[in-house]
Amino acid sequence: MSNTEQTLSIIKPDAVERNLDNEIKQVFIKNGFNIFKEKKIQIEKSEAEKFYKVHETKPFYSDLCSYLSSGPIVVMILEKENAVVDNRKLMGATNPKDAEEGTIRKKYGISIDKNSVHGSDSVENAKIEIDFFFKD
Ligand code: IDP
Ligand code: MG
Repeated sequence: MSNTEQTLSIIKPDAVERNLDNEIKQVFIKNGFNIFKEKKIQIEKSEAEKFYKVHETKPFYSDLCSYLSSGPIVVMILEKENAVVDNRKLMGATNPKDAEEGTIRKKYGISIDKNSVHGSDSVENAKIEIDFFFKD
């Protein structure tokens, strides 16, 4: 029985700026993810504010939204069994300093804000986030 799940992944501006997007895509593929859809885009700050609305009361909200809209990003729908949880594991902790060896944020992340990747944190949010970027 196949139990394929989808999650939303974003390669953030700090990584795209350093031309790491192809290398990071290969990490996903090596770890069993299929890149079902992808696009390289730049979003407006107002769109970032909608995407990160859950964080609107946090002190870092404005900086976070400025940052996500500061340059090109690669937005992907990743597929595999348990994609949401497995992607969170592969990304590592939010702060690269706390991320385990072998995770994307450990290897590529610069700081808690420039942490190279976003990944949905639940199946429910994955659906919402996939719709946000890929609903035509
Ligand atoms: P996550 O990306 O690991 O799911 P969240 O808590 O959802 O982490 O936070 C969203 C993003 O906001 C993080 O990836 C990071 O870029 C940024 N962020 C989280 N906490 C802080 C903070 O304390 N200072 C600055 N930026 C933060
Ligand atoms: Mg999050």
